[in-house]
Amino acid sequence: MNFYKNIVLLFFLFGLNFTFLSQEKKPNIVIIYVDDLGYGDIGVNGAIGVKTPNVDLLAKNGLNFTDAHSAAATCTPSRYSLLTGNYAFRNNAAILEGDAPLLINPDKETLPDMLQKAGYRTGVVGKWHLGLGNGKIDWNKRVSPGPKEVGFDYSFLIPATGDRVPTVFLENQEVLNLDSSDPITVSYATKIDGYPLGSKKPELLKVHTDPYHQGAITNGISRIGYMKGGKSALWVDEKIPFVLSQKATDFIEKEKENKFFLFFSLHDIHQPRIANIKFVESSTMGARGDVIAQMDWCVGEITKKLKKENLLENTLIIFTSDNGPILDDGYLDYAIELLGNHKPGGVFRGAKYSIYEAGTRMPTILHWPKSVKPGVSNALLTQVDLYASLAKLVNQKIQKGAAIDSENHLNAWLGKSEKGRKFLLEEAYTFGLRMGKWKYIKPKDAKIPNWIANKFVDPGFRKEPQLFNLEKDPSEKNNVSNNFPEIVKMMEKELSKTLK
Ligand code: NG6
Ligand code: CA
Repeated sequence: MNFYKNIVLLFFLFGLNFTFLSQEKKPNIVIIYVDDLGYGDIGVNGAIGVKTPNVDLLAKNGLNFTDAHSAAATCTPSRYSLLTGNYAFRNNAAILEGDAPLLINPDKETLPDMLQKAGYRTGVVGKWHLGLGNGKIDWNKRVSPGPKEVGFDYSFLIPATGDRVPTVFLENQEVLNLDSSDPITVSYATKIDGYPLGSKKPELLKVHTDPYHQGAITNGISRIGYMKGGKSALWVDEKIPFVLSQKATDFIEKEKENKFFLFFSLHDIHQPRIANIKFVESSTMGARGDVIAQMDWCVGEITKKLKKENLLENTLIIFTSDNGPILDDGYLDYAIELLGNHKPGGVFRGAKYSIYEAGTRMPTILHWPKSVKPGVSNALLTQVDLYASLAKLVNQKIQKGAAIDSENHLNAWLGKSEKGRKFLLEEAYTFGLRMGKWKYIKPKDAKIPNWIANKFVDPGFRKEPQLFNLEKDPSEKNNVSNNFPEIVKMMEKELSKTLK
């Protein structure tokens, strides 16, 4: 009798141990998503005008990718693809206004949904810009659907961008510090009587803007859109990095006994680029460089906290950006004049909004000391694939019909292979396709809005096809489409297959 009892006990303990082990193996996952940071804006990738010691340390002890891409050259489409595993064009994902409805379908599994199923606690802290609610938002009530409905247990949000109203934080989908006697109204289409306008009261401004950013002034900065009320809830731009880092480390503190997934989505280095005094003049590039230093500090806060909790070894950190760099995006902060020899996009041509490589080729570092050897990888990778790759990592099946464009490239992400994507899609008001060294750009003949066409950096839209050999010509200077008609034809065909 005793013998059998012991055997049963043994099996029980063995089984328990086994689950413990497999539980223990799963790392925490932290995606640090920087806004508008270019390939060349970090020290390890050649930054000249600013130092990024915390990011560089991640690269030194992790894997630095040279050919990893965001899904698109703007924010909303990239985020949409990262969290859903679907290409943005499938849902016409484009830059959203601050009161736009939620773009992600709550009925379809998302990346955080999938991680929840794998036993993770999930949180998003920072910029959202994926829409909220169903069309008409009452900012004075809980705003839903939102992060909770698409897989995040906890959320602390900048609802859209720093340059769009409402300029308030939402914690778990309720405006933080709102006084009910001073309700918030937000409008984009029609003017409302509320905060003074940049167009009318330039003397109130800390920084001047283009005509598109001359709406409501809050904290001395005019934004896109109109806003009224919510005075006690308004954020102070100069404090955003501290608030977000605190909320992110609070989340880690709260979930440190569990497996967690944190999507830490920084406001920096998006405009308005208003650095805290702690970082003013910490670069030689003025505001844009100073907020890069500020961003680097935020990264340090996360790694410091993980280290303190003994979690750094077994946390998989992915550091990357949502789209390429931009100097002139609405606020006159002298980013062009103060650039010096710094190259925001590295050797790559283009910028945010651009179909050239710098539009989507992102600074990308994976840091997981327990399992990933430090080094450099040239694998061709896209953020769309993080969904399927992380699903593989945590042993989770993807729901049928979800993440249809996401491919598992876990081995490449973990540095075990240099074999990434065969074909890689780039979205930027037109489409680019990568195949090894080749880059094909689909012609675009529709009229391009002036605010993009007149950017300092050429966005690369042409009426004729473009083909570049990136091995010989990484800066996309020589269109060789006439010399290689068969490659053009093949890539055109492959692209239209994807777009169908
Ligand atoms: C554009 C804004 C730009 C910026 C961008 C969003 C104009 C003329 N320009 O529409 O200032 O806010 O949207 O940036 O309105 S992103 O990084 O979130 O995609
Ligand atoms: Ca962005």
